[in-house]
Amino acid sequence: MSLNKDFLWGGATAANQCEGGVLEGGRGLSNIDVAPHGPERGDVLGGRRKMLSWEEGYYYPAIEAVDMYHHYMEDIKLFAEMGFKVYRMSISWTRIFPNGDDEVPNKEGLDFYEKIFKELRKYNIEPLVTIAHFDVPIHLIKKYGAWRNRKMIDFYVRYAETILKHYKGLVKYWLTINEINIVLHQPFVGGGIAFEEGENEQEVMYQAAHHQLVASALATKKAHEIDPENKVGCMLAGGNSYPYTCRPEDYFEAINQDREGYFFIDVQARGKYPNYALKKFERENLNIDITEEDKEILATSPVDFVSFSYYATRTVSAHSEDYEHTVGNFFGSIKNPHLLATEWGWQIDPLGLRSALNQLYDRYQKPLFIVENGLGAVDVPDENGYVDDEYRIDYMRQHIEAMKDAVEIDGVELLGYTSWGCVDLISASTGQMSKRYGFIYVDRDDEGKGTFTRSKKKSFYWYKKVIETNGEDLSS
Ligand code: BGP
Repeated sequence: MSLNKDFLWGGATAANQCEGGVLEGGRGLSNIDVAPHGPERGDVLGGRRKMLSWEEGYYYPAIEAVDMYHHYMEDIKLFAEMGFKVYRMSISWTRIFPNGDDEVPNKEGLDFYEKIFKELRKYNIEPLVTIAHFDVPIHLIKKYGAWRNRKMIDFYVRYAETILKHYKGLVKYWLTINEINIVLHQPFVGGGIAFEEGENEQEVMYQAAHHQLVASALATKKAHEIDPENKVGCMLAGGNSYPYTCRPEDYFEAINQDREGYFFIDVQARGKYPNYALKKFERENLNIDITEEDKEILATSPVDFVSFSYYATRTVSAHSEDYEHTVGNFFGSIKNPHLLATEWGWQIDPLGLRSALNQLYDRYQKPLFIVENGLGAVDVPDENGYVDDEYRIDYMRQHIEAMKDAVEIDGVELLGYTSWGCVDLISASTGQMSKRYGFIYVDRDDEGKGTFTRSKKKSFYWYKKVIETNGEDLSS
């Protein structure tokens, strides 16, 4: 058995990390636009340092990013040359509604994405659109306190309905909110939340999460009403937790840690709050406003498929302080002695991808979609801009093999695979340009210098062959 012939191979990006053109085309400012490069970024992303506008003395990489705003034709052509069947991208909320609470959408913004979708269709590339990828209009943060406020549901739904209607027939695959579980770990990134003095932070984060879950369900409902052809997915920052030892309490800790992510997908895929979450609210005295109407919406609008990002697994223990720690995709982890790590300390675990696919499929019995995976690495181009990134090929080969095993041996239903940052872009966690994921090199550095010239890396030619052979030939 091999992958389906209509398996969706492609790549993924997000507006806030690649588009730039932040003040062009009538666009308003969003949360990540004001996240600086440098040591304070972590605190801003975590909601501990309130920075809601550009401040003197900081460099904000999102302002120009990799300037896809002016390079999209060229980039799409390169994606087509690799044979992409699908391209995952996000729409910038503030290109459509610059303030977020505007009555009328910004025509220039709507036109911009229409051109992109038409260009993709020209090459038979299916767009997979994330409605909100780390994207909250600044005005909504300042005026309403972002997702902690119930009003956000209406603003989000108005935005979602506008694009669902406008791009009807051009876009069929939608993701409601990127890595929805990140709101619990990096609340400014995931929900535009900057904490106020004395707030119950857990309560604020779970309330924001609840509003997002309701908004996501309403968008799913609208998507199905507007076009029954639409397929809507939820999106989890994935990767399971290993217990550091076989001590029962370590295993139980792993279950609990995984539930912090599953909690969201349990609601989005099964339509109701799991008991362990309701018990947690009760036990920890978290007063979450969940109405009967909310419950009804959640129950009646589950997603069609479950998508997730996968970079690494985590290792946890009930005695976590006894061990050495490392970082990962927004989560920390105990260092796993059996795994190698990237230059940024993210632990490399291809089999963990097969495990994640199996866990998610066993739990939800819905088609899955890997919408992010890849290696963030420093690339050194030669004088022609060519990068010999055999290390990236190696990483991807192992992950694609694990993915194929999940499908071919375990019978997981998988719609597609889009590798992260198919064209180099700004790192979400660090704001660096030097943490690259792409098949396409972009001449731009961490200080904002460079020409934006695109060039093909070795992995470009490799991935082209992978797609051509539907994943049969992974050799380099
Ligand atoms: C995910 C995000 C992406 C992306 C990726 C890689 O969390 O959905 O936006 O950035 O991780 O992370 P980083 O850019 O921090 O290396």
